[in-house]
Amino acid sequence: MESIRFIHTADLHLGSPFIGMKDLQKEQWNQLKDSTLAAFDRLIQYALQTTPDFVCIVGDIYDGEDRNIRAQARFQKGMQQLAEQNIPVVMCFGNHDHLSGNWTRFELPKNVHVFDKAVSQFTLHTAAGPVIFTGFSYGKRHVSESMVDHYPLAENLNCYHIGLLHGSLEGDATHAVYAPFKKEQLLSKQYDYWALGHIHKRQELYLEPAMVYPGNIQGRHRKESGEKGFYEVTLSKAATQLEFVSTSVVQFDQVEVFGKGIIHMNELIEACQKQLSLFSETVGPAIIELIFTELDQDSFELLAKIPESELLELLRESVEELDSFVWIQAVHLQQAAQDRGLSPLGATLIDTMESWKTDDWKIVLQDLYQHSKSSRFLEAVEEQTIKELQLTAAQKIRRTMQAGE
Ligand SMILES: [Mn+2]
Repeated sequence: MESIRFIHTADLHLGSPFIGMKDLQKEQWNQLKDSTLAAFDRLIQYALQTTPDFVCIVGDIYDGEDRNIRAQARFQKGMQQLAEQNIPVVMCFGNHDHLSGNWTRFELPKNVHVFDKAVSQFTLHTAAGPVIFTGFSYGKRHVSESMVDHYPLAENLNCYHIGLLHGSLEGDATHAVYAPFKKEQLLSKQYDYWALGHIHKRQELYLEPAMVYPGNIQGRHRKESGEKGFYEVTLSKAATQLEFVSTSVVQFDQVEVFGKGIIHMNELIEACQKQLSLFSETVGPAIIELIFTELDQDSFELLAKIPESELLELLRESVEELDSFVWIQAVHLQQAAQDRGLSPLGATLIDTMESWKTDDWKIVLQDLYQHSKSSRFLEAVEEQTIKELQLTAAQKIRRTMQAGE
């Protein structure tokens, strides 16, 4: 069989509200507020220019179950543009935009196939032959049962079989666990490609057949950091090629500034300006956490005394002139290892903490996470959370457990 080429995207979260980001300047806020829509436009433009065999969208098109009306209008327009170029779309809804939500209806054009809440199949005839899709939309927000058992085995081997599945790999607790599946379950279906959605971090769970999360198309907060986009997939019976295409309009990220040898505040500001101007040249508009690393003890102590809000304001002002905006969301201070003027107990504490692996952290945090009242306010324990905890705890220890005190 000839190969097919398609776009695999998921988790568009159109109309995300970006709560808690209102401190941005007006123009920056406007850019951020519409960033999911603008990222979606980039995807549509890419499809129009490259005319793939089809576009596959695996759930969470909208951020809220009430489906923001501007977002719906924008999506409808995108689908219409694809229709005019005869590009088919195969899609399902996820937990965020499940079918029981209360939304104003927009009629989608005929090129779009939307899966209903029961698992079903849909055949699309492409130049390379038939492609059989299997999938379902979330009928309600909480689909906690495994849905894979309802997916039929691939029978006709002269077709491509693609599974659309919005759900969690069993054991991955970084997002709410919905429609959990195991890799072996997917493998047993003998499909050619598993188009996954739900987890916002881009990842390939398996190759041949590929099981792929493309991640979301635009980060929504500091934990959805780095470049975001979709995959352009070239699939044949022999091989799968994935090409990542970036769409994010405002990038969330962490930026490190080397602080060794910095004595005066103006040097700190210059180092920050230099680093962030390089960063913004390559990345474009961004919302970042700034980390000053390897600070000498004196500088660290002086900086640690400045209220964070004051330091933030000063640094924000210092990068106002950049061509693309870079908004500093938070500042972290890190001291050079050999300069720690720590008491022996403080040093032991930090060393012990640095030796902990993820599982150790889970044990340490277990009481908090199992507490019925606190647990629902906590984010899942993942690498990023642990890094941050470690950073904050080490800062506290360094501030309060100095040598000779
Ligand atoms: Mn999602």
